Amino acid sequence: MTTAMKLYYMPNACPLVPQIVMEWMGQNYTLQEVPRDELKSPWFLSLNPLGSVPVLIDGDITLTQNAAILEYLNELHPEAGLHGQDLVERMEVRRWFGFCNDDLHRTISMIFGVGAYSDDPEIQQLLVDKTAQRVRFLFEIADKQLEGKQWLTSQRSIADPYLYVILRWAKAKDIDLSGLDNLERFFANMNSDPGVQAALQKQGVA
Ligand SMILES: N[C@@H](CCC(=O)N[C@@H](CS)C(=O)NCC(=O)O)C(=O)O
Repeated sequence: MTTAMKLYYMPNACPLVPQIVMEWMGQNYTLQEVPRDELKSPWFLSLNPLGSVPVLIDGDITLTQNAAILEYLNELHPEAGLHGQDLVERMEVRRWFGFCNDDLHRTISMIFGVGAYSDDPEIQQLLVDKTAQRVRFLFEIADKQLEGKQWLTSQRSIADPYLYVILRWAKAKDIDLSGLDNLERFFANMNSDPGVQAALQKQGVA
């Protein structure tokens, strides 16, 4: 008997992306919450020297980085078609996944971790304001991409839960989303998706 995969996570953080993907794929998994104050403890650093989630364990295999975890899941479940079907679609999925995993995630992280850049509250506020403007600029690009479409690419893909998770953070941080109607429609559709709901409920954040 094979044991279920184990996903190490913090509630509402980016492991929600591979978790939603596993729900969509029908992949069995268990969840293991990592308390924030244990991220840099020896036991967790032995799994991921960066001390960050997600970490996915599958038997003897320990995977970190969303991009690697999602590619691994795709190799196991190509029938789910979440990486795009042909060459052009696969490149489009990579493009929008990169947009979310790199540009958007890296930028919005500044707002959550501004204390790492300055102890001065005025400088922190300046950094947060500038970053919020940049996040808004990136969301405008995503909003345009979603014009007349349900998903970022021609079909549901690994990029969609990433955009959704970052939108959750943006809403929690009161980023200005006014007038970005395509993004709001996308967010509402994702919120009512059964796989998304299952993932949120298992994390206790529905
Ligand atoms: N590039 C990494 C980013 C991982 C990441 O930023 N994880 C955050 C949660 S969304 C985290 O664990 N932050 C805690 C920390 O780095 O101390 C990936 O895609 O997996």
